[in-house]
Amino acid sequence: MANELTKKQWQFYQENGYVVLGQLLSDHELAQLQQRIDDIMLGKADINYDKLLMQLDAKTGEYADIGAQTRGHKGPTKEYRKIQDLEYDPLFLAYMRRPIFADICRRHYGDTPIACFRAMFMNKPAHKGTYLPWHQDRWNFLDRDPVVTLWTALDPATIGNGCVQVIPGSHKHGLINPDNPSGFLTKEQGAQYCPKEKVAYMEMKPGEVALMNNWLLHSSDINKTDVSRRAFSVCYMDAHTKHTKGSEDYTTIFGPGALTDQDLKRWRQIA
Ligand SMILES: O=C(O)CCC(=O)C(=O)O
Repeated sequence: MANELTKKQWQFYQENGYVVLGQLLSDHELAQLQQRIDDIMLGKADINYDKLLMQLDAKTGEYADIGAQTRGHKGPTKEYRKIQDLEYDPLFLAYMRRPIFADICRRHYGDTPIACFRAMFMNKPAHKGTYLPWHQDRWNFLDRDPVVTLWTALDPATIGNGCVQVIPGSHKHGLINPDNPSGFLTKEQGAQYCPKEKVAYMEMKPGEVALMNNWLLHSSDINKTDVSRRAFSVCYMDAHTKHTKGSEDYTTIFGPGALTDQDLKRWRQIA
């Protein structure tokens, strides 16, 4: 398995703000991650649920109606929209530490420790899911903008089941709506920057991975099919990044101070 990007992938990414890297998970590894996330949703995983941010999906498909983003399990159901803090699960953490992801971080941030802003499961159950409006991935409470997101398909991602849609090259615009705390566009900006003819659909096979620049405009639709659309998305950042308005700690993934097996055990409250 490749441990670094090819020249061609890097060039495509620089031009377009995203690149599909191909299959990085074997069938077995994929099945393990699929099983683990299902177990987490169903309350069967050996994990400290009080530490996980778990958000139920909207019943209406509308972004405005999605559930609270709070910690803790909210009942056994596969209808979670989002689950964060998965770096504390050993299987997801091991995957996040692949050498190719370290190479990608080095290319963007240089030789510095790398933390994860979020390690997030994003889900669109069959015939469900919520429309995610056009946005750039940025958060105005950070003292610098993270730039690297790696998005892994855990199911087939198709136009029908709500694959990620992108506007190629839009990362070059810089921040489009700096007034929005998390990068969402106004309706007018959406119409201006994201007309239908500019949209590219990131259709992907299960186990395929896409590198996305955080400033790339992206969105995703509801799931209109019988096939669920599970995905794992990790935003990597320079570990020196600070929360300017609160006290949130971010987990170091690569370099000095990185999470250890002992930390994981402690966190899972296993003596
Ligand atoms: O999975 C999706 O539908 C969108 C995810 C997203 O916005 C992200 O990973 O930054």
